Amino acid sequence: MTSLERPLPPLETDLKLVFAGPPGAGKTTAIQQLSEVPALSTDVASTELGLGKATTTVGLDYGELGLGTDGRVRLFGMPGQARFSFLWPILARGATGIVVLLNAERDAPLADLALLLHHLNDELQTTACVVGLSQTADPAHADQLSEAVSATLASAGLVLPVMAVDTRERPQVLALMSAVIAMAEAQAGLSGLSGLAGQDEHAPNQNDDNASLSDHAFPAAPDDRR
Ligand SMILES: Nc1nc2c(ncn2[C@@H]2O[C@H](COP(=O)(O)OP(=O)(O)OP(=O)(O)O)[C@@H](O)[C@H]2O)c(=O)[nH]1
Ligand SMILES: [Mg+2]
Repeated sequence: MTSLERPLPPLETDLKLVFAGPPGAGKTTAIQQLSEVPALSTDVASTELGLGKATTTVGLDYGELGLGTDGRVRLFGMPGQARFSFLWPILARGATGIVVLLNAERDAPLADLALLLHHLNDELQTTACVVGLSQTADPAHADQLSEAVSATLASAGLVLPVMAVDTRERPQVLALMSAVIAMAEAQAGLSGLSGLAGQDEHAPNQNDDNASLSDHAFPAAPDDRR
């Protein structure tokens, strides 16, 4: 058997993270920030749709982030427009974690959340999930919205972390991702995974075999990635 015919060894750690949320919440931006491979984008011009931005996703976003020599996080971004809601549960299937992004500057962020709860209820009830509020230039509005989001989630039986995020800032997106991975670890007993790549001299638990995924200091983005 040649090396080409030999099957690739299975990845020890293969996580699937899904970004959900309405148009302009920053799903595509977040995946572009995180991905270490050129992110797959299916964006098209959106100027006629009144979304207030130049492009919108009409399929999915895809990116990957390495975890050591034998692990990775696969990143999936949903198309935010309601007309694509049939795709949301399909893309969320088998996810390790879901990051819900809400755009605080949209007309009705709570209605956006309600739509997600309607179409992704089963997935949100059974999968580790965090909520990121983007476009939070007005802190008072963000605080108010954060409380309202938590209340809406609670009425659906969900108690989830809600935090502000600027998806253009990689460290903030990493923090969101680490939070959801930590939740997934706690829920599924995944803790203790080790051998993660890219740890630098500043990383905690560098030599700690018991370091969990959520402790991992992910590698910096290559300069030419944006
Ligand atoms: N001011 C501000 N802009 C942001 C923030 N987060 C993201 N953006 C910008 O908002 C836009 C988000 O666009 P996308 O990433 O395409 O949003 P999306 O969620 O993928 O939207 P759809 O694909 O249409 O569902 C981009 O232009 C970002 O640069 C934020 O916190 N503040
Ligand atoms: Mg998008």
